[in-house]
Amino acid sequence: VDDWTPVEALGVALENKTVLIRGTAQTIRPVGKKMAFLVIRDDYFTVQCLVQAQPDTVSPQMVKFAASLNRESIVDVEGVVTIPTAPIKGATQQVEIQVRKLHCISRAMPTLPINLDDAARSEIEIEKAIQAGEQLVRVNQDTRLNFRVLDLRTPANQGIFSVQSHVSNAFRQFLLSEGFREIHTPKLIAGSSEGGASVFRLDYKGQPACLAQSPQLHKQMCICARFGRVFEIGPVFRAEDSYTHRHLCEFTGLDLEMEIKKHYFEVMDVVDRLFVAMFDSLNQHCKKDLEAIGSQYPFEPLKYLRNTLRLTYEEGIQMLKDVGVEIEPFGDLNTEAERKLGQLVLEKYGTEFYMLHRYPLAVRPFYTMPCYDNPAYSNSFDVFIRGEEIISGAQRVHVPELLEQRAAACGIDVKTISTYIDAFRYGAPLHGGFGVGLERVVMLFCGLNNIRKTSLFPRDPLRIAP
Ligand code: ATP
Ligand code: AMO
Repeated sequence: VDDWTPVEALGVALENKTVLIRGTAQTIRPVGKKMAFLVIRDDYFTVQCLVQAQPDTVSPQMVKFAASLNRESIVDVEGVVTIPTAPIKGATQQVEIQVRKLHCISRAMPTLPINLDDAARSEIEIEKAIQAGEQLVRVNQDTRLNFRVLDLRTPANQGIFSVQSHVSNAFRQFLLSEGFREIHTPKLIAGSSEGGASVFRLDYKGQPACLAQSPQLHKQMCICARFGRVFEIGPVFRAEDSYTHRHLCEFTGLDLEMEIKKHYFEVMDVVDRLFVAMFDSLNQHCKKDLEAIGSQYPFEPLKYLRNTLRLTYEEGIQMLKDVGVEIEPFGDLNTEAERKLGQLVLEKYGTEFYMLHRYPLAVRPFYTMPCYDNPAYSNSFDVFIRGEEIISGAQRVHVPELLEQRAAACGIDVKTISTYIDAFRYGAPLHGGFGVGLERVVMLFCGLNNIRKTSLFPRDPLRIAP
């Protein structure tokens, strides 16, 4: 046999055929000196392999060799597919392989820093196992992240990063199909793009510089360059100084910027169509991945409407007021109020995905367009999944004098962004856009409780390795 069969393809149709598979030795169980069972994993699929001493085909040395393999070693197994008389526990495929040849491609160390069986169990399974008196080690988050390469091998983690790939791909494909151009803006910039304290400052060959807190300034400058509609998928740096379940110091931003004819609702329309299409596509094409995630971290599928609900900020705070939660009318919603509102919206409208718009100007960044009818409010919006923010967006100020005035009012040194402001002096279109955090979308779509689960190698205030 000189071609490999994926474990997923092993079924009764291959009975008595000789196959070659490559996979990870997930468990190794010797039975006496003449027999050993291996469970081989390949992607989400596992198959049981029997190495049994036979006069002409399998030597006792081969059984000994199989028994001596370490978990997580990578092996090639050649053997005959058989149908076992009793169902096989602990493997996804209901056939067994009678091993004829076994070759170790790469040997793992004898004791791994994480026991992958334990790392892949759900909280419910762990509780049951503990009650049954089983000795197991709860693998805590820091240990998982310290040994992330191993942790990422669990089915739930494989699922999370397939879903993540699907989200960014859905974002890109949808926008390309709507005439957006993909851009790549600089991440080393002279001034802060969002203001505030969360800026990584650095020395750029003797000049002060920052890591971009967003592609905000340059994506708008592309609109001034008459690119019409642009998007970017790229790293975003925020020097967050507190440790929360939803803030990272580096995350992946999905950003877009577009010309509008007259209203910021044109941008919200894109959010609506884009995200409904993305959620539909995830539910349709990522079933196996979502199942793998749910089996370790159980969650209910996201409830969303065909036409995404839009509420004004005023309507939102009125809903909170009606249940006794007082919000300062021109302040921002804190995390707790956002969660509460998410719950109220779900009860009233049956959706866990909605948009809140017309925020008070005072709580939005300097580049946000004030409302024409009442400048205490702004042409801006946030979008929520399960009561937590995934998107901020707005119409932007395209009038350079107003932009300067707003930047100064927000405490930004106008000199550091002068090339950005100048971009609006050469004829600037009406425009708007939004930014999404990729890790937050995946976390909240899958009902996960911590953004570190959806970041490949998370960067938070306490962690810069691995
Ligand atoms: P963004 O900063 O992108 O808008 P966000 O989720 O941080 O996203 P904010 O509007 O900044 O949204 O903050 C909303 C609430 O989240 C704040 O009122 C605060 O309660 C909480 N929060 C924001 N940033 C932090 C942080 N770094 N540490 C702890 N809590 C935070
Ligand atoms: P904002 O600062 O709200 O807006 O960021 C946009 C989205 O990025 C995500 N996000 C984060 N994710 C992980 N860790 C963080 N520390 C973090 N901070 C933000 C959230 C948030 O909704 N320039 C504007 C966007 C725009 O108006 O186009 C901006 O950056 O999902």
